[in-house]
Amino acid sequence: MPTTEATDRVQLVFSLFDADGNGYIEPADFDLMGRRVVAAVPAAGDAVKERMLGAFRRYWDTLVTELDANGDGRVSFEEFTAIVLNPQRFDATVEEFAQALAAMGDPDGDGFVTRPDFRALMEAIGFQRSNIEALFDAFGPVDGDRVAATVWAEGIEDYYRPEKAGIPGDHLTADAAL
Ligand SMILES: [Ca+2]
Ligand SMILES: [Ca+2]
Repeated sequence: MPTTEATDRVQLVFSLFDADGNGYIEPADFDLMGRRVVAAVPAAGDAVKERMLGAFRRYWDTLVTELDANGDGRVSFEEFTAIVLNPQRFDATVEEFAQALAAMGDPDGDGFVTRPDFRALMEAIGFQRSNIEALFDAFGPVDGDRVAATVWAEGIEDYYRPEKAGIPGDHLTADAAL
């Protein structure tokens, strides 16, 4: 059984993907979010942006493939959870997604992500500003208010781990009213 924290984490991601709130995510939802995320850091290179779009496509393809597609081309919350919280089914996909997103956050390629780039990407995905700031702080920013791209990538992978609780990513599901 996944931890309550893990379920809360993926429920949040599902709600962000399901932009129209009809209870299903569809290919159009992924296209829309992919375009928003790629537009969030204009300074990122074309290859990095292409990789990001590819990672979104792979995320969607993994969902559909693992679902033994019954042809309706949409994914319910129950289906989503069963896949993304199963490391055997989702590890490779989330690893590539994490690397691609962290690379978007490091447009100058020095291995670090600045707070403004982090904020822009996370807001493009749809997270709340206060949660984003709390997460960045939890990653332990170094000199110049930056976090290592590798730290962020590992944080994204942890976010999808069913057994994890009390991780930096849990700041994203904390009550935004604080
Ligand atoms: Ca939808
Ligand atoms: Ca950088």
